Amino acid sequence: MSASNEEQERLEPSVGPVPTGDPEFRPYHHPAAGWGAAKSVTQFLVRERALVDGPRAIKRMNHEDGGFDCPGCAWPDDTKGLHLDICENGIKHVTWEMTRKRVGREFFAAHSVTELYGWSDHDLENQGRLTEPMVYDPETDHYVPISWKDAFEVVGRALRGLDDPNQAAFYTSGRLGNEATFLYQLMARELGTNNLPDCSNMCHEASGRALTASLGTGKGTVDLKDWEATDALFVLGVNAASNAPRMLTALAEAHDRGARIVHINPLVEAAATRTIVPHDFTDMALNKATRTSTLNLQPRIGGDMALLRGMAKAILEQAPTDPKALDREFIDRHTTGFDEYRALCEGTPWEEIESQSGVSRADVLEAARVYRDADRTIVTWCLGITQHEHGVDTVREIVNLLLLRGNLGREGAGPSPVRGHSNVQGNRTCGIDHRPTEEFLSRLAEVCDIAPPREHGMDTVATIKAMHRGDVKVFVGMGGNFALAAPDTPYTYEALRTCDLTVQVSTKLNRSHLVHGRRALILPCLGRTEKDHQRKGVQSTSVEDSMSMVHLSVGMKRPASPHLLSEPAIVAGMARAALPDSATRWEWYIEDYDRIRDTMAQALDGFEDFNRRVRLPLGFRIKQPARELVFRTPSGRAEFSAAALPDVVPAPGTLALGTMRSHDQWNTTVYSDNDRYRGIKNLRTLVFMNRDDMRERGITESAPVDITSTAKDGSRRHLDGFLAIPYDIPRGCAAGYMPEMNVLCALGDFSTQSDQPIMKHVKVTITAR
Ligand SMILES: Nc1nc2c(c(=O)[nH]1)N[C@H]1C(S)=C(S)[C@@H](COP(=O)(O)OP(=O)(O)OC[C@H]3O[C@@H](n4cnc5c(=O)[nH]c(N)nc54)[C@H](O)[C@@H]3O)O[C@H]1N2
Ligand SMILES: Nc1nc2c(c(=O)[nH]1)N[C@H]1C(S)=C(S)[C@@H](COP(=O)(O)OP(=O)(O)OC[C@H]3O[C@@H](n4cnc5c(=O)[nH]c(N)nc54)[C@H](O)[C@@H]3O)O[C@H]1N2
Ligand SMILES: [Mo]
Repeated sequence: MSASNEEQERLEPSVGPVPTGDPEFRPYHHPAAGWGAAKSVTQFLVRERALVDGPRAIKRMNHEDGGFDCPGCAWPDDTKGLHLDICENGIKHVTWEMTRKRVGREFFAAHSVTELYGWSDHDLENQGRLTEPMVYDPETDHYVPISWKDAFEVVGRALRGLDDPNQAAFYTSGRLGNEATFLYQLMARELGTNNLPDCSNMCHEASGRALTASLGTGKGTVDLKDWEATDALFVLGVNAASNAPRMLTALAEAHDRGARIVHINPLVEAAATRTIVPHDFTDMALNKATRTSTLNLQPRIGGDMALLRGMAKAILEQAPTDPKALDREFIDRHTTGFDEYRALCEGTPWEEIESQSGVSRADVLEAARVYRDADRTIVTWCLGITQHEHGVDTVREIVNLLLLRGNLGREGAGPSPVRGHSNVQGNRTCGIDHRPTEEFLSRLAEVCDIAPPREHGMDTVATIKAMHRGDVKVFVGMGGNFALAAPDTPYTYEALRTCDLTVQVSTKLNRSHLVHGRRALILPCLGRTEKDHQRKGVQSTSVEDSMSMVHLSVGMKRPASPHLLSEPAIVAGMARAALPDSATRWEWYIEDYDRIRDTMAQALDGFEDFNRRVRLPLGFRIKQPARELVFRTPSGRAEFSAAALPDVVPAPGTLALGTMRSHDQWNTTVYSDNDRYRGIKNLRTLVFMNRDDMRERGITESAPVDITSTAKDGSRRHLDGFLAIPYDIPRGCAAGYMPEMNVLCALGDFSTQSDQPIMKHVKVTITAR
């Protein structure tokens, strides 16, 4: 890869490890999971020298009594309390945290920040766990040790010195446990700001907004029992085998019981073929694969809404002759806006549906038939649906389709977004929201005796802009890797570098420590696998999964260093320093997290009797009003939406590029340069293209290409020398990996519906070098 402008010159360090061989591309024909996964895990454990600790920890993961929650994805634990429902990527994730390697003061003394900046992101994280608080020393360009007390005072002084609390922003990455989350938002609001950007702003913001508008609740309504009872599953825009691998088990079980499974994805991902369920030892031994798909449809990138509308149109066309096609009773009793939606569907010509979706009418009708024939349907989706300009409209279209046949408020039916980080949903529930409701704030004010600001705060994109302008001066990152995860890498770097102070609460060294403000702190914290000793004994934290189940997580490992603090303790330390006169009993809360939970029980909807219920074997489920057919919408009913279809067809010569994860990465953490299920070895700087699009451009297999994106404002961004890989992807579409491709995503290109950066429909041209 070569940089094409000065700013990108500085982005040269690669993200992944140094490849161990030449790039290879060989289509993958094996089932997902199974022995390939087992082999990959073993290799990983050997490489991380965790063959003893790894398996021991894994046994304690997702355990119904006393284990820790897998810090990986947000897929729920098995309803039957099956303890071995673990996956390859969850194991990698845990092992990565439990590494024996350490990054201590000697490391920072030996390497300047400028030097470290030149390292790959893989090498940075691969140094191991951070062990003590560090502060940036501009004189020497090194991080040097600082005591916790002094570190908190640096934060406190900076926050106290602001002219306006809105000059601070508090980012959350979705692993933060509920208790730390609650204290964190309390600190921000007590200070006087709602500037609580989070990774969800780049992830499922669209789902939250759409579901709230349609159903009056920002979450999915189904749980795993529903998955076990459903007749038809529509899986849209998720690479489940890599990013929610435990979903494979659910898909295989559903297929075995005769449920129909329709995958809708421009790429036929591994979960859309066959799997060997990893914890089914007989299947493993016999190499017995279960099919996980009835039908695969490959819409163009952004074509889902047209496809869904086509399905709705088909159902409506059938209704006059098929009394069971529509659930009229449900529509009449529980919904509003049906007539307008029906008129819209009828008025949308099939030609438009075909051209916008990129799927033939016959295939749309086939999907509609599966839908019509199922008594109970679940639609599940992830980033392929949300990271678009029209993400909110598309999620609402999913709900429209479900409402037509009354697929809500009953067993086996409903919307089921697949959330990302293990506690990203809990973060929102517990108050990480830059647009809090009045109801939430007034209750918080009353229970915690504070006067929270009413004015809405800034999300991720707005925060980056404000930092760039100099309006946000203090940035605190609670986990995550903001510098690399955010769009428009050079711009985001500039924004962070403009800050007076950047504070990163982290477990491992990453890019966000090296792209920092005038002053900078690294505050190392306990990981989820580790024992959290406080005054009243070992503490546990709680998390909420994708299906609203809240349960406890208790670490069992000795902390990576005796100098680490827990995330709640770090929040409390910062809060005390920033708010010396605060009446909140920060230190008292940290002695015993039950006390935090008691306050949460009073302040948060659905957390009544929190301490008792969270200790039930499987925890508890937060009530979903929409599940009970109670709709907190303006009309008190489920609301059909009637949005016009967007034009998603790329202009001649351009392609729609989707940025996504490889199999061997966790967001900005890249474990290897392989992407097993897509047949890639030793290569990340690639772009998947349709063969005909390649031919048309004179691009041969694996040839280097230059990629140029054009933003809404006409500005251009480049990535040069990526290798073109012919792939089974619709014409006009291309795909490649985040975070390498984040340089192509203009900060100004966010959805006007969700404010989410557009990461799945980047307008690009690709030319042979
Ligand atoms: N191992 C592992 N697990 C993870 C993560 C990880 O990095 N590694 N990340 C976690 C996080 S934070 C999240 S949010 C989730 C992300 O989980 P995913 O949503 O699976 O993440 P992506 O890799 O971005 O994959 C997007 C999928 O959408 C498809 N797609 C792209 N554009 C479109 C479109 O227009 N329509 C449709 N229908 N499909 C489209 C792509 O082909 C791809 O299959 O995973 C979580 N789990
Ligand atoms: N182009 C493009 N960009 C994207 C996306 C995309 O699809 N395309 N996806 C977006 C999405 S969905 C998301 S969620 C974001 C992800 O954004 P983030 O959540 O900000 O990024 P991660 O890579 O998950 O963060 C990894 C870092 O978290 C820290 N960490 C790990 N465990 C812990 C812990 O227990 N505590 C603390 N305090 N820190 C810990 C480690 O230091 C590690 O380096 O990226 C977004 N960016
Ligand atoms: Mo995410």
